[in-house]
Amino acid sequence: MKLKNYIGGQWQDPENGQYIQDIDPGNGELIAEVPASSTRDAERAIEAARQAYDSWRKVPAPKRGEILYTVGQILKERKHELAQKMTREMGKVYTEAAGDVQEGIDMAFYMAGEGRRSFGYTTPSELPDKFAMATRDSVGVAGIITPWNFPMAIPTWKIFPALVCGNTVVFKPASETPWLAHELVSILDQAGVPAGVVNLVFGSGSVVGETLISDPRVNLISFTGSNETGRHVAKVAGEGLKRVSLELGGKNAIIVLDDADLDLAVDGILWSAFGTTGQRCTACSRLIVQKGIYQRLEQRLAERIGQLRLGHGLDAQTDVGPLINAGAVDKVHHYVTIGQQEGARLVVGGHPANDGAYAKGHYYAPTLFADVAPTMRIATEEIFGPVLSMIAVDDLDEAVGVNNRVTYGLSSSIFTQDVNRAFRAIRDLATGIVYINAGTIGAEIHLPFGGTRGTGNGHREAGTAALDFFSEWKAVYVDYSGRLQRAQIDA
Ligand code: UN1
Repeated sequence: MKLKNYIGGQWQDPENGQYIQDIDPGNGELIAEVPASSTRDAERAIEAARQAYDSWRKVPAPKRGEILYTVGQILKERKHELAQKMTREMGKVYTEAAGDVQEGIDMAFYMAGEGRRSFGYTTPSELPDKFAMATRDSVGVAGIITPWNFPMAIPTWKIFPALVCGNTVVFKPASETPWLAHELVSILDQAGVPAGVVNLVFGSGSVVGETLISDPRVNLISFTGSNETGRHVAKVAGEGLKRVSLELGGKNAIIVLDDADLDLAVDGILWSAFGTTGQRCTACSRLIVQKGIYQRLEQRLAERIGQLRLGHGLDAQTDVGPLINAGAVDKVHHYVTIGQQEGARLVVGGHPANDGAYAKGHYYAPTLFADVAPTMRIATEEIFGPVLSMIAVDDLDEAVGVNNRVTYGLSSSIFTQDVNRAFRAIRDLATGIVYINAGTIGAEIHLPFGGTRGTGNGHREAGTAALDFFSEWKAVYVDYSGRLQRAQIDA
């Protein structure tokens, strides 16, 4: 299978004729050949989006929303098949892939509804016979750059609000998950999105991504990816005064206090740390544990982690799928080595799995470190793999301090049965998302998603917060007095 770019409503080969391979990380099978597009392909897509903008922005928002509703219906009908494709392409186990598609369905229906809301507001004028209101306006051409870990959900978080707000889109998906991006754009086309309104260009960040962030015809960039790339995006796009939203990962912690329901905490920890093989921005990679419960928790986790079954995500027996590629295995193992050098105690895991059936994929044993100091690199840097670090603390205040000391601020969680301590945690945990008696993953699409400090640049995705990013406020004054009225002077 050879994938094509989608530019101005046409499926097209890359003009340089160059392709890279899309590989199943669980068994090494070739899935597709994918365009390694050039700057010119990207520029043509930007031009197509520019051309389509003026008519799309004038399509009534409820009509734009109806198209998204159709997109949601098609996604729903195709959920099972899309989830299977996702597992093959990206590795996450089937049930989680189905959840990823479901997140896209939810976002489609939610943003379809925004077609009939997109609320602005009216407010009194300070002058007589004068009317004042604030409405939402489109921004222009949106450059959408997405990661591979949520191949359906994250593109929909960006593309659907962009569209309902009247923007046109150039979409550059991660090189690791082009197939799902291709399927999503085909569905948008099938649902009736007009030519040029959504354009898809496969290729590298350094060529296609770079063109999007630097081209003056692109008004807005929404990026999810690494902290390092995010800084570069902010710099280049900032130079062009583009509107930029960055979502850059986390070092999320679960706090377990002595009074916690231990069974519940263990389930929440396993789900958050090893779900998606730890490859979520929201994954839990730090466990901050009050001393009274530390030993019991360590024991229980060691047992349960040892029982997790590693394997291909389409195998119903599998708990934990592969990592995305060989580079990810190396990175994870590098951090495990650092952890050992730093003096952390390896409890379970700590090695790649590459014998027998694992040899063709990129597998790593779920790993637990104990006796981790909050300052160690494994406790402060994003590993993006199945590695969990246990840190001991005396009390809630110390736990909150440890949680807040890292440069990231996406998600945090606390297990406690004491309502007073839960509310103190809600007040003091400095993250964009806080969970009480649940793990760090599982954000719902109608609430704001994003984080503080190094996790981003202050924007939020999803919910109505997404509209604030994908639209411009337009303040409108209508004077029906028939005479010149001077604000601040005649009032
Ligand atoms: C991500 O990891 O980048 O809350 C997104 C969650 C999912 C989204 C994660 N709903 O874990």
